[in-house]
Amino acid sequence: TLTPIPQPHKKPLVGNLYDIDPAVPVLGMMELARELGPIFQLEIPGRRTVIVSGFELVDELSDESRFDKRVWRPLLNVRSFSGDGLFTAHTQEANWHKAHNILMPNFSMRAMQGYMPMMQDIAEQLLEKWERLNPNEEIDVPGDMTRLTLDTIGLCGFDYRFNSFYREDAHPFVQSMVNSLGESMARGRRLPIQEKLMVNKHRQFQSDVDYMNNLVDDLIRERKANSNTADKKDLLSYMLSGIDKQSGQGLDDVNIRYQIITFLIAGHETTSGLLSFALYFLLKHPDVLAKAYAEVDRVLGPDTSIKPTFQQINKLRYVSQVLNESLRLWPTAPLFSVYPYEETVIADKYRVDKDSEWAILIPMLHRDKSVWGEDAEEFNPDHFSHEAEATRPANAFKPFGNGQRACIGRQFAMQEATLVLGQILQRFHLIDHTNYELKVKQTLTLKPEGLTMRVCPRTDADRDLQDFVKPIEVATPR
Ligand code: FDE
Repeated sequence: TLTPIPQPHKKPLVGNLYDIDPAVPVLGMMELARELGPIFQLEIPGRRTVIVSGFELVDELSDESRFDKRVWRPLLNVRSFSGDGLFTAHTQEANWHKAHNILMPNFSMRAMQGYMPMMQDIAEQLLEKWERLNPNEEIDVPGDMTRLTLDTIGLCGFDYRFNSFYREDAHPFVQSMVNSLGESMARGRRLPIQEKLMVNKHRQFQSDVDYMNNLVDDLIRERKANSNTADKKDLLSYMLSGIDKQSGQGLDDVNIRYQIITFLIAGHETTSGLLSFALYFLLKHPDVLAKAYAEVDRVLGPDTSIKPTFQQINKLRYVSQVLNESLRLWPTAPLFSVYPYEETVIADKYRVDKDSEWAILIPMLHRDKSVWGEDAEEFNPDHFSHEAEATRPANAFKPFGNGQRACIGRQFAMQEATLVLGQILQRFHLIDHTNYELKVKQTLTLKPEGLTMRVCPRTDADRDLQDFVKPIEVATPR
């Protein structure tokens, strides 16, 4: 028998519009999930969204034979500047398959090794900046992490240097991107009548979109005009030359523009938030920090003039557990949406019709005690020990989305984050000088708002070098 889906009391005309704080909707949804349970729905006129966070239900919704990614309302708004790029394309659009097939090989293990020198180049800029700080100067953690991740995807993706470490303010591209993402999210919450009145917002949005398009179109034009394109080993060169075997076609210039904007959006805010939350958790968990230092000392040793190799980064197992545990509690892309190919019923009792919106609230999935245990709310990287991973069901950890529409940049992001976090730990003590209290900020992604810290250099006296074995130099293939 069908059961109605729990819902907070609806107000006339606006429905549930004011039941969650528009500034941080994810936090509001988390609160409602704690109150109403693993499934509930919200209605505003013309739109009903079911929010699911219990493991059993998410497990069923992860069945790709029955459900597909829905490019839901907030993402549909983002389509005005990312079009049919991978993230915002419908699975049925020809360009999704084409670009997926062409780009997948560029995210293989082998490709990751090729990106190492570029990742090291940008990581070096961050580390040098921090080494030159005076003792009392504080670090704007999300600010510097955003510089790092934007510059990394810029260089690995398109051989473009945003040079964010040489600027006080964000690169104008970032400002336009942040503005237009913010506006896209805001549009999802406005009633149609409100939307009509937003003349200035619409004008600003158009000018931000134009700015991004122009910058990216210039990049593509310059690359095409440049004869030695072939030796560039970045995403752009693969996009320009790649042929999808299935269709025999390549990508057109407009789609390439959309892909570049997509990679810049998807590849930097999410990874920057991940690193910021990881540093936040390390500042608050000295026991975990000590274990991470011990691992870094054992694997990377004391010589900070040697760049870590691909092999070394893959040995930083505990550091990657810290990152995964950060993604568990604060998955920086906190929601994804699905729809059923056919109207269906889940858990034998909830009807899923074809035009309702279903969203997976990842932070609460990741706090489901039936999977993660009684300490599900606690930060503990042992949640990702070998033993824990071996027994955990597949669909319990979803920070990168699901199935064929899951994140193509997963290994890229993890390698980048492990490299830089490893190097930060190799070099610095982390100091929580403000006794920071977590305040989560939501844009398209999540980040710890206003997190600052200080660092001071570690010395050999601080390091535990008993187990350090100097690695044999292996050249990184390019
Ligand atoms: C995707 C993604 C996802 C899914 C979404 C939906 O479903 O809607 C997710 C959840 C994610 N992703 C997440 C993340 C996190 C992090 C840290 C990241 N991510 C990172 C990155 C980097 C890069 C480059 C990227 N990323 C990218 C990407 C893309 C392109 C996509 C789409 C795919 C398809 O095909 O669809 C994604 N990503 Fe990420």
